[in-house]
Amino acid sequence: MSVVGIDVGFHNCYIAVARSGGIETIANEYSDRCTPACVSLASRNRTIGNAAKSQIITNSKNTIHGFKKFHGRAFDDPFVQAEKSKIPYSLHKMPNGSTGFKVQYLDDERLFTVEQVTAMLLTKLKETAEGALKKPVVDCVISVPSFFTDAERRSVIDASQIAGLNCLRLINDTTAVALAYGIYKQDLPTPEEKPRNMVFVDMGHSAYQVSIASFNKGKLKVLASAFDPYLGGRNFDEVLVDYFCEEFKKKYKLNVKENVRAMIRLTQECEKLKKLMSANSSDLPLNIECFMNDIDVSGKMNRTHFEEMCSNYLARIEAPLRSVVEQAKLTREDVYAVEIVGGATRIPAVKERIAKFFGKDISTTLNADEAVARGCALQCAILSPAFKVREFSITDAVPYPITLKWKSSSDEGVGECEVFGKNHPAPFSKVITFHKKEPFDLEAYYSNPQDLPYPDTRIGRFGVQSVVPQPNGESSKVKVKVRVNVHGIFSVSSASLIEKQKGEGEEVAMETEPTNQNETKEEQSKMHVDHEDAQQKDQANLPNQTAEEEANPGSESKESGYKAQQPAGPVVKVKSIDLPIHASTIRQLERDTLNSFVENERKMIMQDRLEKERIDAKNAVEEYVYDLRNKLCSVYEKLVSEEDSSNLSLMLEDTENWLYEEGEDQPKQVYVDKLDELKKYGQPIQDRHMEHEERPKVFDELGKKI
Ligand code: ATP
Ligand code: K
Ligand code: MG
Repeated sequence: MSVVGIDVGFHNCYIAVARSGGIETIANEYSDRCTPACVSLASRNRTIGNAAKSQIITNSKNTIHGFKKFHGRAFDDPFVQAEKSKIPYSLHKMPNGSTGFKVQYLDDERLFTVEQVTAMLLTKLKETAEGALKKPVVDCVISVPSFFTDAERRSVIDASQIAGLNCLRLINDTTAVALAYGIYKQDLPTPEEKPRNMVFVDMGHSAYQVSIASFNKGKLKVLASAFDPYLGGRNFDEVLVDYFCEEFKKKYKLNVKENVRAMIRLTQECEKLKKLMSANSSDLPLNIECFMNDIDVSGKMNRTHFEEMCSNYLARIEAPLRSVVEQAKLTREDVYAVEIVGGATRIPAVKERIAKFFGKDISTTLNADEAVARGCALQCAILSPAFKVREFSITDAVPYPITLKWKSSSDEGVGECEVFGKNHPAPFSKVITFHKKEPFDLEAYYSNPQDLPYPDTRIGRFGVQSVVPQPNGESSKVKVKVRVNVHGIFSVSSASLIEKQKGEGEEVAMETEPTNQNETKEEQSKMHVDHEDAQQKDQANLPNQTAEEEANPGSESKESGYKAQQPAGPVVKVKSIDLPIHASTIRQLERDTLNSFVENERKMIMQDRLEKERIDAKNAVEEYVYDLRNKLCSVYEKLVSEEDSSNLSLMLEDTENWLYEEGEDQPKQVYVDKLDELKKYGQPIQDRHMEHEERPKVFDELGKKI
């Protein structure tokens, strides 16, 4: 069983694995531990990661990058619309309203969903991990931004399934970092002592996340999280791009923004310049040869000027920091240390702002690029029965309050209640009691639209079915279990109807919870939840126990069958009947669609493999030509007659020319046959050479024996 953690970044992905020696971040086939989040589609195959990145300019329309924020988003979303004009490839509105991509692939116009594209990336990361571990990878933990909504999280889970992965947990970036920080710390306070409060900051390419977590030995609890989902390294790149576009307009009369290729090149150069400025405060040059219309351009920038231009972005750093401290009801002095990760925290001004707010130096004890992936791998190791790792309990926090709304089908009654407040511990399950005579719908949505990264507040609709009145015509008591699961996804996970058994004790209320009498009377005509606070009885007092339950759904206790409840009074027999729930969530992929995507991904993997074999066969011909030619004028020279040698040389030259002309693009078998044909001539020479080489050795051996 594999233990793998994957940080799927907007820009960069990292993989960490658990091996006997501990957690290790692994490199891809380019010996690079960072794999760019980039997928390029072409007429014969896909390239993914490093190889795809070099296609951004040459195959710009079919090379998809910067797609992480399209998960779970409607095509009509203002962010998607704004992004559309900036990216060189085409976005497409999918039938369910979500954001897809229109590209040329295998010489056809094809549509891909964001789940499919992320699955392609995950396929690559999976293969990289398999290469390092030398065994199949299925189980993994994947990181997502803490601000991801349900729709975004479900979309990532779907992507992992398409790639044939079993995602044991979607973990928030900053929570993964907290785990990577805490698990090896020997000096954490004991459970009885005051916890250590830590702030974790991650600023990547696309987003800025902050969380505050408290640590005691063996556990961490996220107290609060805050974020600016639209502040990251890319904003700083854009500032530079805009500046140089203006400069080049003045200086060279170039309209850079109208030229896709030039924009891509400028963006790449500005990113490099930005990184250089992190280490250098002096004037730095920016030079691009043959930029546009054969013109070489140049410009310069320094850190002070850069910071001035970025002041509005830098000003946004403080709010989330202030927010987490306030939400956690702590003061800055209560913060033990501030750990920062993510590439963009290397910008000196970003670091300074964070340090200034807390009035202390910030810590960079964690690897800024790899901490998220390492945290993911640690979480995977904890969840995997195959791996022994220090016990460590993680309690995360709900990022947005969630409200349930319901409506009667027979009258106008509408009710609602907030089931999870902001920073409510997660994963977590709760039971809510309803009094109903018929099936009803529960609608879940995010309570505070202004908090959300997009305008759609809906989560989904959960129909509680097969509800019937009690035999005496009264409303039935329906217990509904709502939960935020390990992935941070909300659901109405089960419902049961409590039927009083006929006979003694029937009049005794079964409630183990205190009941508000007034409301109980009203319930007969109206649908509502009993007094909310009283009835939202926490299923588990210890969220950690719930966490275990959530991590291992198999161990969940079933509430069906007969059971006796023991309130103050005589024993009352009740029967609890499981009710079916029909769930439909926002922008959900249909089961059939998902299955067809799984199938398609397999086909594309096969197609890539075949293409690789074809290219390998072609390369083999080319290599053989070069090798034989070299040897003909060196080691084989004395073994071949001049005439044979010149004939063979001609043949090699013909083959070489053929490879550049009609042999450029042939099926694999053509290359295999070509190689065989060459070998017909080359092999006898090679054999003669071997014989020639072996002979003196044989004599040597004989000599020794005699
Ligand atoms: P996200 O977390 O938003 O999904 P990501 O995880 O892909 O994105 P990271 O890999 O953490 O992002 O960071 C990439 C960003 O960090 C890029 O904008 C990159 O230019 C920036 N970056 C990396 N090194 C430096 C540096 N030395 N100075 C300034 N910026 C840097
Ligand atoms: K990353
Ligand atoms: Mg990141």
